[in-house]
Amino acid sequence: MQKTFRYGVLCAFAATLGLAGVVRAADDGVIKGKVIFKGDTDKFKRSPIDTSKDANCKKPIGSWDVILNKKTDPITIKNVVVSIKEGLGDKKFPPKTEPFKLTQKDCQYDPHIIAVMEDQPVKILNGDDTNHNIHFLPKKNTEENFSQPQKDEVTGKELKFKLEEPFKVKCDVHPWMGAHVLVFTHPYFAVTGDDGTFELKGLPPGKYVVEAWHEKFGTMKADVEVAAGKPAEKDFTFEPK
Ligand SMILES: [Cu+2]
Repeated sequence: MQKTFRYGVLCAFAATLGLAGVVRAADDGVIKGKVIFKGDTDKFKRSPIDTSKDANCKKPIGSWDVILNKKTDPITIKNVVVSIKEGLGDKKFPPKTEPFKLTQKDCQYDPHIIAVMEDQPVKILNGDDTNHNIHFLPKKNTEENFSQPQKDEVTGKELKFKLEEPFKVKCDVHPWMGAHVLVFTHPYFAVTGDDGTFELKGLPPGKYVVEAWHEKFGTMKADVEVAAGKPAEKDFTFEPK
């Protein structure tokens, strides 16, 4: 008798929550896909970089602006930043607290794309036995420009960027060095890896505008609807001339 009564109370409570809309689908929506290249790959070959200006930059390196994965059909593109552009409303998200590590290694930036949330620490390290002068060139955020003359792969220097924008980074000692920072107000962004794929996880079900950004090929947008429990698939195709 007692058990039946408790069960009844529980059911009534659950029903009330459901009717009031308190119980809602978990934010487990996913958008995944790949970024495809269509065109003449010979026009976008990586070129070797002359680092002879600094005898400490010994490792042969190549250009980063276009990196294609030709092993798959279709051909895909690395270092494309895919993010939610519209559809999150006024929702605020706490910044990621895990520092993003940016290392100057072999006289290049590792990684080449620094995609972070606003106020997320960016930890800048020097993995080389040479002087680097890192120079951030934002339009909205504060410009930063400092030297790291000694190898330091542990302490480094931490910065935070406050405002959403893409901007360049360069080294004032080694003119070939370049990278890009993209700052987001939310955690729904991803950078395509060697295989050209991306995945945005933990999204509430809904309708979104998704943007793909590439430093040379520009931006593309697409409407994507996310349903609970079923990944939405969306590929982007760049056709540069
Ligand atoms: Cu440098």
